[in-house]
Amino acid sequence: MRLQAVGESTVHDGTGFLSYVFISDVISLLLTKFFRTGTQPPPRSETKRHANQPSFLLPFLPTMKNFVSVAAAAALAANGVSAHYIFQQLSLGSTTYAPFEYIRQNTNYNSPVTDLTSNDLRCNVGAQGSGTQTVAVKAGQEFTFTLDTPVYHQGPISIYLSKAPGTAGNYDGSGEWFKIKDFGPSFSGGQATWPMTGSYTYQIPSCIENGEYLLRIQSLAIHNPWPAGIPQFYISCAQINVSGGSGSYNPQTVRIPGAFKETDPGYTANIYSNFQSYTVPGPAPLTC
Ligand SMILES: [Cu+2]
Repeated sequence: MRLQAVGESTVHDGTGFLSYVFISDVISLLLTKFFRTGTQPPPRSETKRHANQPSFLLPFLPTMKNFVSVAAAAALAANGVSAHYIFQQLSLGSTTYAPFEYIRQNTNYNSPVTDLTSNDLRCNVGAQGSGTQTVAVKAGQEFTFTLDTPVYHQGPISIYLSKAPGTAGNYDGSGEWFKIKDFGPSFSGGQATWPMTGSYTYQIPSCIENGEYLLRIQSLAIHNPWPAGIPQFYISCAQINVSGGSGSYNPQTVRIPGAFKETDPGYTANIYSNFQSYTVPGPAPLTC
């Protein structure tokens, strides 16, 4: 039996009880902020999570670090602040728009999607086109996704596009998707460095055809390595209306769900064990 059911269902049970995933993520965040640089083994509590330990044992792990972290987690929970992060804001050039003005608002706070067969992998849980505006962009224009909290789970960031058959607002993302950008790790001296930051910038490809698209960004968090752990997808979709494209593109396309598998080397990678190279999941990014 996989731990997914245990960890993730407690995240979404709405009781406010501190869950495994929640605690391990908060501890991970705190350790990252106060104790860590670069790639290191996961904090003990994250390892524990995958050793079939019942969650009620976590608060009793006998170190001061854990005591402080759990206290901090409890304080965050009491304030209704969720762990994790969400891409909530779009910018075009130097203009930054309001959170969820052009990005579909999800209903799972900033929690991840972990089910590889779910339609929620397209644009996140509860993210609807109705109520979301669509913004005009020029092919070649620079855009930025900004998060509520900078990405703090190691793993790649990828950006995808899918052309709507009609309007972006009416599109469910069931068509073909192509990738335009990967932000992967760099390796140096046996250490991997991930591009973990608060915003990600790229350009609308100049060779796509004009029309309305879903512009999707994904952080694939692999800090709890498969198969003991479960990788997490943090996803948001913006709605854009592209003009000025040449239409000469010939992308490699995938469907979502379906694009990501339990056998993908970038999904099964263990960043804590002999981690020398990495292949980001999904198709090759479009080149114009
Ligand atoms: Cu998290």
